[in-house]
Amino acid sequence: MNTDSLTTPGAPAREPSTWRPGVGVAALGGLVSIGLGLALAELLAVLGGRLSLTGAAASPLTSLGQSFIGLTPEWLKQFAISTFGQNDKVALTVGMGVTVAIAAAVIGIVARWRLTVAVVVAAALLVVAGIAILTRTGSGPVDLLPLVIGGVAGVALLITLFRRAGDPEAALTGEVHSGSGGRADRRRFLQWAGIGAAGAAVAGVAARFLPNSAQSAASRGSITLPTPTDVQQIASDVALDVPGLTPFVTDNANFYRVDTAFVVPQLTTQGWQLRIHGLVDREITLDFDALTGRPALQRMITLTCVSNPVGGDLAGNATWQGVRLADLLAEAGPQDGADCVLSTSVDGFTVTTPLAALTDGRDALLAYAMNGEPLPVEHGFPVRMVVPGLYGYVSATKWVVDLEVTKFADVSAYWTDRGWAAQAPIKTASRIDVPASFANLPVGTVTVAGVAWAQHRGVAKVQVRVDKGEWQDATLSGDVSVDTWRQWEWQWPADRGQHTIECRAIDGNGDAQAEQVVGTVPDGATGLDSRVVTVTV
Ligand SMILES: Nc1nc2c(c(=O)[nH]1)N[C@H]1C(S)=C(S)[C@@H](COP(=O)(O)O)O[C@H]1N2
Ligand SMILES: [Mo]
Repeated sequence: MNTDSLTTPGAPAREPSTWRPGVGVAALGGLVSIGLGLALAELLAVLGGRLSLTGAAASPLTSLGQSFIGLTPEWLKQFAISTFGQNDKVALTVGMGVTVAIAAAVIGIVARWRLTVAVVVAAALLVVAGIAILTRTGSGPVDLLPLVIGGVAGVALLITLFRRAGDPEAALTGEVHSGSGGRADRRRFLQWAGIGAAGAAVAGVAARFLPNSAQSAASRGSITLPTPTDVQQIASDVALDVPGLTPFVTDNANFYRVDTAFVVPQLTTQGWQLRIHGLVDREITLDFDALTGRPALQRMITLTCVSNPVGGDLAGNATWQGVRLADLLAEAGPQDGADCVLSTSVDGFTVTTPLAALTDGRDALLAYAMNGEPLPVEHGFPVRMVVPGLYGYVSATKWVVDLEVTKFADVSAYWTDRGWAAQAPIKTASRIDVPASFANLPVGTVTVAGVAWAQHRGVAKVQVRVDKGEWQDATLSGDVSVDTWRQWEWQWPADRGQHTIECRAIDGNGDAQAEQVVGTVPDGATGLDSRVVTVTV
């Protein structure tokens, strides 16, 4: 192959014996160098984690992703949750990968021109990643080690690739020497790029497939759940049988997930402890055995995210098993003036919940089981809060390790710091699951069905109307409790034409769901869900 085929067309004339990579090849050199450094750092972070030397923050990509979530403006975060839902973390990972790849390619192209400048840019990126690591909750200087070692390897490869032959000094100034010959340069570039790419691939694959979540998974697998002492009776008629209707109980695997954790916190039952303190007469510290040794409730409770748009699916219904928070708080003895409980997750995420909602007799739980299994890791293993009637961001702290009894006047929490309301009871809502939007239906009887929720007030009625006509009562599934959603169905005698179907729920107080169209910020969306369908012969 002609050596010139790897250079930029129209590159300035130079000593014939000196090889200089073209722009594309230089970009590739940057990718390989940065890729090697990152893959090595990720692998070392996994190994460090397994040896309990380093924490979750030691992974540069994890820490960068987590910092990115922290710095993301509110509108973009909401956009990500509503657009990607469950996949918002995947979207972030892809976005981050593309950004890092572009930066690496630019470093390569710069190195082709001035190696010193490229090394400085790479060092600046390392500093950014270092700051991301050090600013994470619970990280320490030792968590920088994987980044430093990976960084040194990456920069060393960059210098090896782009250094001019026979003259390390000239390499750094970028001077083109006629020195010992271009063939050697080119061969060295290709050799080291190959070695670097292979190393990056091996380290990357090892980092990806060495399970670093082994701890939580093993701990979760070894739990024997205690028998609940207070089990809610569920009648047999709670679920309707309509194809396409949301299942009455949401499987753990299908339960919506919303959190700020770029990687799921890894706790074990042995390592878990909860401290209840603040404005209390007696501080309480509780470990997992003490928690599961207490009388336990089993309750079906529907959770909802405040980011759920009208007709959205950020709601799920599960059977939770756990300990009544009111009993624990009563033992701690809240003092006069306390009106709030600030709960903190092991990853630093915080929630403020009205003390009243935890002590007014509703089934507010410290839950450790979901649908008969230990909490899934991504749903808060080993212990989370579940409070009927309040949106998740003011009640449902996952991986909870700290409860501080306090005053709303003195504290704020993750989402309330970002413009969301401190008081956020779940608004009454109903959703149409079938028929689908823009469905083509035959004339005759059409089943319209969906779910409705009004946690802690209960769903008394669901009504449907077609083309803004009279509201018609739908049939409801059996009632479990005021904290549980209900399925509904309505048989519609459909005639030809295009029609708009709307639904609304009426809560246990007799109040109809708000029809006014309101967005999710600051305390939940309202408006009617609707479907436009076409009925033909
Ligand atoms: N530690 C932690 N707990 C959290 C969150 C979080 O980001 N971190 N998000 C809250 C929000 S906004 C919601 S809606 C619920 C969602 O619970 P799920 O993911 O189990 O459905 O968790 C709540 N608990
Ligand atoms: Mo949420």
